[in-house]
This record gives sequence, structure tokens and C-alpha cells, in this order.
Amino acid sequence: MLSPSGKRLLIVSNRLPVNISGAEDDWTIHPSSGGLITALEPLVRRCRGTWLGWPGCSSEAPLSDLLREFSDRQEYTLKPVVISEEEIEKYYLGFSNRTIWPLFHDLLGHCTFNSEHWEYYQRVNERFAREIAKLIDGDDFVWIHDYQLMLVGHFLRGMGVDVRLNFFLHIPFPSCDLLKRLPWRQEIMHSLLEYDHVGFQTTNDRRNFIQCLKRLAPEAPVKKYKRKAEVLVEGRTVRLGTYPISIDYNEFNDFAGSNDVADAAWYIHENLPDLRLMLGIDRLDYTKGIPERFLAFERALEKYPDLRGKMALVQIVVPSRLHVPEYQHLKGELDALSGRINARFSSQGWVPIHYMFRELSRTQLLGYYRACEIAIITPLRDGMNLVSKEYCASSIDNNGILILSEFAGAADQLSKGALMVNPYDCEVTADAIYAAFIMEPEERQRRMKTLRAEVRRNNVQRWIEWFMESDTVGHEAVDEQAESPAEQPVSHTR
Ligand code: GDG
Repeated sequence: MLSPSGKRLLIVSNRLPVNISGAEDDWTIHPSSGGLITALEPLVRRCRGTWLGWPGCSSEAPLSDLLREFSDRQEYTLKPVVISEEEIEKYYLGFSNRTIWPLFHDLLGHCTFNSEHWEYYQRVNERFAREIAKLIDGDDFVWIHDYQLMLVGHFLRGMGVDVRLNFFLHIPFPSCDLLKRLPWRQEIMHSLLEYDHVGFQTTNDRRNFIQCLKRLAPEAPVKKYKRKAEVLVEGRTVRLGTYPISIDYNEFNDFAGSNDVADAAWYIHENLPDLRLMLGIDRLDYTKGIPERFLAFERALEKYPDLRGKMALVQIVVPSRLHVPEYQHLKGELDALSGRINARFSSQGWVPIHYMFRELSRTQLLGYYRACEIAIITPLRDGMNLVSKEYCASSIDNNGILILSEFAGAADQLSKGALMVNPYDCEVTADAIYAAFIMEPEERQRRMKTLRAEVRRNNVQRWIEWFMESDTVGHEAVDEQAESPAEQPVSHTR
């Protein structure tokens, strides 16, 4: 089957959607998790497409056999891009995760600027481009993903590839003042202009990109339309669109109602009886605001003593990027903070923070979504945040309460039903925790119904259609001022 665009589908991302583990002659391959994979895996499976990326395993693994076995099982093809350990160190852990990631998440203090890392970023992006060039012809829908691969467009054009190239940025795009700190800002901006179509999560990200263009590539005129823009570059038109990523609502809604998930949820509550549970689930990442959340919960326990003995924060942290020093440091900080707060407030039979550092199975994940009456999702900055949408889709009794950061991309769509907080504001977040604790059932139902309707309407299929069919959407010209910051990109009808 072809993609909704009528073409063969080629997805390109830094990582293939698999985990390969083992040693000697005992290796296994299984699907991995993560925001990008959650959104794209069902599409590539449905279209029997191809996914190109780094397999993330050591060179001893019997790679071709494992990938063939997985491709046969999942009915789509995996193609590896081989990257050495040194390249991973400098291209991925270095430039991608210690320069671009913090810079694009407005956390300049976490950035390192290292020209050797930049050299490796270019080198690996060029390798991805070579592998893509070997695979494609003019009939493919080529869709390149995320901040690790921003230069691939530049290298593909340099190799004479002239097929349409699509790119989607899963993380925020920074303001011009921030991007200007990057010594290689010109190269990044000009490479992004080599794609034919660039998608952003929010209107704010796309607006930041256009502001950067005006300052860093003023020779490229920008035409603005209501929900997209076009840049004219050397006779070509580059389309810039806003496409808030989402989830498969029906899949979460249906699975949340299954016996397996109900059993998992029952088991969680059995072990934490008579408590109002508040859930946090995040990859280990300083952008997710986990220490700030612990401190806000501590403040709530101080300020509202009736929470003590009646509420618990269940915080699941999924291990991630543990080779990067900032992430190791964050892990230590979380261990210490949760220990200190628990030592301060625990009483006979009650512990305020249940903190687990592990990955959950999908059944357990949904079990937690169903068992916890409140979800607290308070990133300091997030491209979108799919966990917030999954929590709503899994709240089949309309009973959950979502506390959400105003700096998550998802805030554009979920602010009407969620309790919105500034995660840097400990007092306000503590107050929101208490407001959730005492919220009346009618208000919970009303808010959650609003949230679920929003996630159901703007689901991942719609995200894919919006992106793939964007060429056919009507264009309605507006001037820059008319594109107000309050624009809600998801609520438009097509
Ligand atoms: C990036 C951007 C953007 C989490 N823990 C477990 C688990 N997960 C799954 C969730 C969800 C995904 O991982 C996490 O997605 P997020 O969107 O919340 O965050 P990132 O991984 O940082 O994703 C983000 C996203 O890309 C998509 O564009 O929204 O802003 O940073 O699907 O369910 N899955 C399982 N066990 C876990 O323990 N099975």
C-alpha cells in the first residue's frame, strides 16, 4: 500500500524504531518506544514503507539477519545507517544532544559549542544523505525527521538529488536571539531551506523560524498565509507549515478499556490503597522539569497539610542518554530530591513520592494512566508532549485531571481542559496540585470530556494527512501581524 500521498514512503530518523540487545550468538530485536516512534510506526507499517536510521547496536550484532527478521514480522523494511562509536559520541551525544537539544529548548546554560562535534554532525548527516540517495527515486515520499538530521537536505542537493524532500522538527524551534548563539546558525538555516517542505509542531516554532530567516537569510522572501508560509529560494518554493503531532486516539481508548489494562490499574491501586495518585511519566531529561515538579509537590505538602497521607506522586523516569554527563547529574539530583522529600514527610504507612527509574511495558503504562486520578506534565519546554495526549485518550471514565505546563507544545490544544501552570513557578504549581486534589467530580468530567474530544478530533491520522496533503490546502494570505500568538492551529477545519 502507498502512503496517503500516493507515493512509496521512506521515513528517515536518527534511530531505527528498534532495540537490539544480546551477546555472542544470542541476540534479540524488538520495537522501541519514544514520541517519534509512537507517531510514525503505525503509518510505516500500514504503507509497508521503509525506515532508514541508525540501529543503535554494537558492531558484533548480526545486523542484517536481525533486521530481516524484524522486517518480515512487522511488514515494513528497516535499512541501517552504520555509525561508529566515536561518531555517536560526537555527532549524537555531542552536537545533537549537548548543543542543538538544549539550545532549541531555551536552555542555553546546558549548551556546549564544540567545532569537532560540528565536524562529526556534518559527516554523519552526509552519510545519511548518501544512504538515502541510494534508496530513492522520484516516486517516493521522503520524510526526514528531527534535529539530528537538519543538514541532510544540504548534502542531498549537493549530490544532485532533486526529488521533493520533507522535513519535520519534533522539538521547538528557538527564537532568533537564541539561535544566533550557535556558531553554525547560517549553515543550519540554509540547509533547512534545501527541503521543499518543513513542518513545525506549533505556530510559535514556525514564527521563530521565519524571524530567523529575516535576520539570517534576508535574501529569501517569505509569503505568509493563514496557517503556513512560503519562502522563495533561488527559484524554488519552500513550504513552512504547523502540524501539531498527536496519537492514535482509538488505539489508546480501546486498549485502556481492555481487561489486561484494567487488571494492571487495579493492581497499582491495590498496592497504594486509599490514596489519590498523581502521575508523572518522562524520559530522563532536564527539559521535562522533574526536579521542579518534586519541589512543587513538596511545597504543596507544606502549604496544604491535608494532602499528607492522602496523596502520592508516582513518578516514572525512563532511562535515556545516560552517557551524557548532564543526564547522569540529573539522575543523581532526582535520587537525592525524592529521598529528601520522602524523609521529610513520610509517616507510618505513607510515602509521598514513589519514584521508579525504568521503562514500562505498554500494558503497565496504560495501567498507570488509568490508575492515577491526576497526571502532572510540567516540562520546562517540550516540542509537543505525547504523554499528555495519551493520558487523556486513556481516561475512559472522563475522570482524570491533567496539570500541564504552558511551555509544552500540547498547551496550544489542551489548555481549555487542563490546569495550566508555569513550571518555573513553584507556588502556582503547588496550588494547581491542591486544586486537582479537591476538584469536584462534575468539573473533572467536564474538563476531561473537553480534552478527550480535542485529542480524538486532532489525532495522529490527521497530523499525517495535514502534513502529506498540505499542498492542496487553500491559501489565504495574511500579513505578519494578523498571525497572532494566540492562533490555535489544530482547531482549523480543512
Ligand atoms: C519527542 C519530543 C514530541 C514513555 N515512557 C514509556 C513509553 N513512553 C512513550 C510515551 C510516548 C513517548 O514515549 C514519549 O513521547 P513525548 O512526546 O512525551 O516525549 P519525547 O520522547 O521527548 O519525544 C516531544 C515527540 O518527540 C513527538 O514529536 O512530542 O516534544 O521531545 O508515546 O507513551 N512507552 C513505553 N514504556 C514507557 O515506560 N512502552
